[in-house]
Amino acid sequence: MHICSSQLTSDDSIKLTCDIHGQHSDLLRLFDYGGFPPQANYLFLGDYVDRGKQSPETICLLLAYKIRYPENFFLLRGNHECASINRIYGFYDECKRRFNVRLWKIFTDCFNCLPVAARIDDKILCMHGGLSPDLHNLDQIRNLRRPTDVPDTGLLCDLLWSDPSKDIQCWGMNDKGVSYTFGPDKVTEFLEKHDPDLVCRAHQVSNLIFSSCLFHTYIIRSRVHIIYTTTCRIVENILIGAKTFLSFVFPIFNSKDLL
Ligand SMILES: [Mn+2]
Repeated sequence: MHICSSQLTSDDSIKLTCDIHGQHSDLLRLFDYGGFPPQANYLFLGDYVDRGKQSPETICLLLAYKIRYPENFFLLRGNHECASINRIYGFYDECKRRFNVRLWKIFTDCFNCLPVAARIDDKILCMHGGLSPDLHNLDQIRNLRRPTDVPDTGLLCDLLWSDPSKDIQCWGMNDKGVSYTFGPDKVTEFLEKHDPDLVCRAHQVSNLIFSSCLFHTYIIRSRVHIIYTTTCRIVENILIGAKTFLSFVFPIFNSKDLL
């Protein structure tokens, strides 16, 4: 795995997951299923805080694993790892109520240092949000200066905020009022130009089974497993579904899917 200082050289598989959103007990269940580090390697695709009831416990456990197993455990930044967002959506209030505002500020400084994208085996490009009209060269991601806040527009903003849409061509407006949506043509263009096989992202719940057979084949070949969690009810369904819960829950595009 490569990009933004994250490197995983092990031949072992890596489990991908995201959007824990302060649900500490679900994080523990996830590890219970997938293996507690360092039994398994993990790449988290962001959104650790807000919405749930135990954001400090969630992010502290994840950071502790990062410190303890730096080559087996990777954390990317989500759009909620940003002061202007988690000031509103729960993390600030929880820190203030249970601890103090200073703690929230310390986490803000920490979040400003998180990497925003990772590449697995040069084949799978991972980020929280999606593509950007400003992304012409993967070196641009490597060259993003950190620590940094998340700007309102531009490459870093898009990597954390953009969403795919099957219904548009090119770039479109995003209902969230931030960043863009991008069509299948933009994904195909990106994959052909930059040579990953897959763009893997988080940030949305998808009920679509999106060419899951193709994806499964790819997963097995690449020794990658996907674990997905998201807010509340979905987590129940997914985790109860146990071994079939993987592989199609977040929108995943590859070039075969999109032709
Ligand atoms: Mn998100």
